[in-house]
Amino acid sequence: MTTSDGAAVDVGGAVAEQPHRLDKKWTFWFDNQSKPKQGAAWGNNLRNGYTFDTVEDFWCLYEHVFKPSKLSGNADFHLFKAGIEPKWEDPHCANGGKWTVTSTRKPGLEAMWLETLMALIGEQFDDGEEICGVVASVRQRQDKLSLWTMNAANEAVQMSIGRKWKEIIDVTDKITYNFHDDSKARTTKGRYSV
Ligand code: MGP
Repeated sequence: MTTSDGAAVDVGGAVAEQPHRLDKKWTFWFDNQSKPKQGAAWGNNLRNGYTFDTVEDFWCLYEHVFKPSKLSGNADFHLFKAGIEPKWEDPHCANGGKWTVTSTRKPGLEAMWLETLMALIGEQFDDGEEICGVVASVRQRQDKLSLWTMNAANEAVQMSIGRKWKEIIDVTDKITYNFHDDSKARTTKGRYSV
């Protein structure tokens, strides 16, 4: 038996351990960008991996699959709220944008990815409802991590999320925010920085 918060309760000498439920469901995705077929549309290799809503399933998926150090070549891992696809075309992302941090060191990306995952599933952001998810991009030249948010035009919310994210991943260098609409138009200018 368990208490309402999922703690174990001694039932006649046997301890029944219940999974620790998260506030919401999350989905891990994978995109192999190493061998894009000629003329293939973007997202052709994007795969919806696994949806989970317990701490135990999170650790199992993270340990066995979703570690950037397991990736070779160009590839992306994503953790998005269940029901939101990691694409500009998803209605939750369509008016959004992303904060991006780069890393030239593989261990740097791995640590920032894990800190971000734990902050998301642990609901550490005050404006968590404004976040779509996070993308880890492993690239030969420079790895990067992007935090996707919903309403790019809301500067106050983006600044609050950007500041909190820097604290979480322990980054002091400036990071910038891009609107997806600018990325679509192949403009790389950052709209906000923190
Ligand atoms: P990117 O992956 O956001 O840029 O988009 P990056 O990471 O600087 O480039 P990379 O070479 O290091 O991967 C790269 C290109 O992928 C864009 O210019 C688009 O052509 C395409 N693309 C990326 N995203 C996230 C999307 C998307 O959500 N929808 C569509 N249709 N195309 C996308």
